[in-house]
Formats: sequence, C-alpha cells, structure tokens
Amino acid sequence: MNEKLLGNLFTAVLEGQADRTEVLTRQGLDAGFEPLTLIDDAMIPAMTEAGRLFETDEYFVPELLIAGRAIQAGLEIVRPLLAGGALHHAGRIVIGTVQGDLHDIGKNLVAIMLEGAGFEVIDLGPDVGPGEFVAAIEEHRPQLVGMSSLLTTTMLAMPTIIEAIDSAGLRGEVKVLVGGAPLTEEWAKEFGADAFADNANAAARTALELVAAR
Ligand code: B1M
Repeated sequence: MNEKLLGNLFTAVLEGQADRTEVLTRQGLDAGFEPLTLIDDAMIPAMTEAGRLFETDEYFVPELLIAGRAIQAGLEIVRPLLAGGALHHAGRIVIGTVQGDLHDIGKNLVAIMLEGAGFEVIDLGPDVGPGEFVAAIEEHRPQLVGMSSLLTTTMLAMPTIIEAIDSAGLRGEVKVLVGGAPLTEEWAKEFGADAFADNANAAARTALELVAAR
C-alpha cells in the first residue's frame, strides 16, 4: 500500500497532475510518511524522470512545465511541516535563481529547508540579476546570499553577481552559498563562492555552518 502511494505520487508529478499530487501528498502524510520521504522518494525522482524523457524527446517544455506545477503543488502541502514554526533565529538569507534561469523548484525546496533550519528567507524568485541581488542585500542586510542555477549557460551569471556584490562594497558582509545541478564544489570555490551544496538538506546544514563561522 505504502509503496503504491509513493508510486502513484511519482506518476502524478511526472504526468503533471497537480490536483492528484495534492491529494496523494495529503494521503501520504495521513498514512504516516515523513514529508522528506514523499519529496526524496517520489517527487524529485519524478522530476529526474521528466528530465530524462525530455532528453529522449518524449517530453517537451510544456510537459516539464506542468510537471513543475505538480511538484510545486505537493511542496506547498509539506512546506508548513518542514518550515515548522520558524523563529528566524539562525539568520537571514537572500536567495534567488540567477538571471536568465527560470528553474525555481530546487531553489524553492532549498528555501523551505532553510526556513526549517530557522532562517528568515528573502526569496527573490527566478531570473534575478546582479542589481537585484545588490539592492536586496542593501535593503535586508542578510548574513547569507544564496544563488541557484540549473543551466550550464546561466551558472556563468554567478561570478558576475559576486563581482557586483563586491563592487557595491558588500562582499565582506555576506557569505555566498551556491547550488544547482550543473555546478561543482570545485567550480564554485574557483569563482569565489564561500560554499556549495548539492541538495536542499546540505544547503540548510551548510548555511548554519557559514553563519557559525562568521
Ligand atoms: Co529545464 N532543463 N529547461 N525546465 N528542466 C533541465 C535543467 C535539463 C537538465 C533538462 C535536460 O535536458 N535533461 C536542461 C539543462 C541542460 C543544461 O543546461 N545542461 C534543461 C533545459 C535545456 C531547459 C530549457 C533550455 C528547455 C528549452 O526551452 N528548450 C528551458 C530553459 C528556460 C530557462 O530557464 N531560461 C527549460 C525550461 C524548464 C521549465 C520552465 C519548463 C521547467 C522549470 C519549471 C520550474 O522550475 N518552475 C523545467 C524543468 C522542470 C526541468 C527539469 C526536468 C527538472 C528540474 C527540477 O525541478 N528538478 C530539469 C531536468 C533535471 O533536473 N533532471 C531540467 C527537481 C529539483 C528539486 O532539483 O533543481 O536540481 P534541482 O535542485 C536541487 C539541487 O540542484 C540543489 O538542491 C535542490 C534540491 O535538492 N540546489 C541547490 C538547487 N539550487 C540550490 C541552491 C543552493 C543549494 C542547493 O544554495 C543556494
């Protein structure tokens, strides 16, 4: 029964059935599944499969879009459970997906886990340019800045954004955490990020470490 529910949730996300994803997510929680099990064992694998189908020309952009909407619907259900009664005691982070990049599912998941770890998250959304990051740092004075990128082309915006933060005289005030599928730890360090995380849990853990090390 339990395995079947995970399988059904996987299919609902993969097929872009947002309503069914919501129902199955609620059923999963009622059946005693941990929120992270629903995410890690059904929702994320469905998005990975959608990406594989895209590569083999069985899925196209519209299918990715509706799968994206379905997973977001599921994430909204588990969000309050993961974010908990966040007290914002850990610090403040400004986060966004970089300029030219519309992928925000991973970034949203990272934001949820950061909230769960006690951060106040200022989420700038997708397609965020250097000027917007700088303005948000000036306005919100965070300890951390988080950048996400899912495209090999848009990840090249990260060094530019760090340069803009530097030029504005704010680099000493913030630690920069980056992530996204095409990035590597080595490359992130090379272009001047303070830390890289390859998943949402690691992002929350690393963010806490960065704040503690300040
Ligand atoms: Co696009 N897309 N997409 N897409 N898409 C990928 C990324 C791709 C790998 C698909 C493929 O070819 N297999 C490919 C990129 C190839 C490359 O650059 N190497 C691709 C492409 C090519 C494109 C377009 C160019 C397609 C086109 O138009 N021809 C286009 C670009 C649009 C743009 O951004 N300008 C495009 C568009 C889209 C949609 C808009 C339709 C949709 C996004 C909807 C949305 O996000 N709201 C979409 C989707 C859904 C995907 C796939 C299928 C799924 C991405 C996802 O949400 N994964 C993706 C294939 C894949 O990933 N297998 C693909 C689930 C998510 C939880 O994981 O985002 O990796 P992820 O986040 C993880 C980690 O990376 C990490 O933690 C997260 C949680 O564990 N992480 C961080 C992420 N950010 C972090 C930040 C951190 C720390 C960790 O610190 C701050």
